[in-house]
Amino acid sequence: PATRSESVFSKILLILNNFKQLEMSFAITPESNERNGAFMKRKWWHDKVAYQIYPKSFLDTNGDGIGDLKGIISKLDYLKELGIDIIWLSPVYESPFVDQGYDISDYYKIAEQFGTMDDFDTLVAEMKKHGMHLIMDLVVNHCSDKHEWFQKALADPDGPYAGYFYFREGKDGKAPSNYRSNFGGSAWTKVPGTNKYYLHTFAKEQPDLNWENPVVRKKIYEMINWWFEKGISGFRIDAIINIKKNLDFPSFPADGDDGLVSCDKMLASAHGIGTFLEEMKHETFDKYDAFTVGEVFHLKEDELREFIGEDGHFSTKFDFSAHVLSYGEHGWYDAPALDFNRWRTALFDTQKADLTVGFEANIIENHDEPRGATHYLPAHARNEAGVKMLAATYFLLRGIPFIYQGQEIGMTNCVRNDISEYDDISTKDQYQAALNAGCSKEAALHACYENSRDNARTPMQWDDSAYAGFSTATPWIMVNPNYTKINARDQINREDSVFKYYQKLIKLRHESELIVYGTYDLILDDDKDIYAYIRTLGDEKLIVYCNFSENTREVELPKEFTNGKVLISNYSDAKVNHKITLRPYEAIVIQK
Ligand code: ISL
Ligand code: CA
Repeated sequence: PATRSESVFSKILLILNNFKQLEMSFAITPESNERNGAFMKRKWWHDKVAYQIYPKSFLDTNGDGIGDLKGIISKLDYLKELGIDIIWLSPVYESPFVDQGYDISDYYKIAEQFGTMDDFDTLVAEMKKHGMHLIMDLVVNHCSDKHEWFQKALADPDGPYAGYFYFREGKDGKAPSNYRSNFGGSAWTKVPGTNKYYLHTFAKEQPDLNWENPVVRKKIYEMINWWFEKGISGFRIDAIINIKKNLDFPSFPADGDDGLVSCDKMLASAHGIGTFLEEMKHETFDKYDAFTVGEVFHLKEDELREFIGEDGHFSTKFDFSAHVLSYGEHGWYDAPALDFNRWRTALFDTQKADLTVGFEANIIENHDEPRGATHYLPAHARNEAGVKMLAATYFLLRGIPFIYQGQEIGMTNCVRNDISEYDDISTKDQYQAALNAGCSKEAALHACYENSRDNARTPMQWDDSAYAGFSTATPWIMVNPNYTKINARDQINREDSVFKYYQKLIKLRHESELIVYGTYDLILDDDKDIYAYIRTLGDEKLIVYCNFSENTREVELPKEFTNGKVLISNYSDAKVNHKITLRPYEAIVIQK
């Protein structure tokens, strides 16, 4: 019996040990436990690099001036060559395009401008062949006013479909409360022939869906799973914080001359969004081991773990801490200029907060933002070396890097001479807000040059032929005239191009656990123009220096790096010594 119990005991030990080993094989190096979240299980997307495509502006293949799915399919080799693993596709669903597809009229159809469902299935299949993952844009805070649900709600404002939206009685002949929508004007629009209003936190053509209604939630989950069954790997989730309202819809003191208050004020007073997000995850994402990235603004600090922790609502969320620094108090016209120190601190604070929680998705640009090459670089650094330096500042941070189409070739903001040259609904509103505040036409246009979402939406610059090789016909939105100098063909063919630099950064990340999992420490944090940080994983270390000044600067290299090797540099002749001489806008990465 002794031997028997011994063997049972040793079996138990063996099982326990196996279990521990299993756990260890998922864990990040044990020695750096408490600092890098060693408890985090490895996920398939941790070491991936993502690329956002804005379909309307990517590549037109049938000569109607509008980008399409066939265009995307034809450029998969280009993206593969860059090193992309995941593609986030901005909305391709049927839409009246009031907000460029972020107003969906049928979640189960492909917009005819973009092609057919067959084209979509081909895209999924071709991406699989390329070893790439597709994530779609999930826009479920609102739909289009042309969606069948809303049309039925309008036809019968007391019927069941009105319950898919927020229909509320007006007060004293006015809207139920004083909210301003994200695109200006009241967030309440009157339902014709009634005293009722419906809520829209964006344009009036984008009625907010009522997430309190279980039937709505069920239909949304069904739709999500339907797309998963087509073979996609996840979603980028639009404006998701907006789904939870304060159902009292109280008015707040006005924050502008229009007597209105940002609807964000109401959203901030709402509680309990986690219940919806957990249910959605359980009913959909969890079943498909999906990669999900939330468009999450204004998170309360203690909510980070709930959102992106190991069992969080999402795999990750975008780090917008740098972007919100450029929000004006009343709009684009009073937006503060970028402050290097505040920017660096914002990125550092994110890195610090994430370290024991999870990964954030790091971005410079997206379809709502100005081009990074214009926005984040001081005037003297707006050149290829500077653009590469900007890439080094964010790409080697801890987190999942996203590249926005054209960023990899250094596309810039686009000068326009009249508001009629802009298309974007938000730009038109911001332009008007600037004029209303007393700005001159020039000043209002300049605010649009600096901030407009259309800066990111100009056609992708493929080559120096007519319309930048984007289309054979006049594109739906003007091409940035600098395409003759900045274009993909030139970039691919030149060894020292921005494209090749991004390609190297991606390769480095693919080959380095240190870059993916290492901890992050900001150094020289009181230097007024050097952005420098160290990444550490066990004994491995790398250091990144970026000199934002127009002067040469000397820095003492920490001892452990003096025999190190230059991993990547934006000057051809960078050397390692006990001191590093950083030339204007030089970026150098050294591995211990
Ligand atoms: O409210 C904001 C910040 O406080 C806004 O930045 C808002 O979250 C953001 O504009 C949401 O953007 C997304 O949803 C919009 C769409 O126009 C954008 O293109 C999309 O990225 C409505 O669907
Ligand atoms: Ca087309």
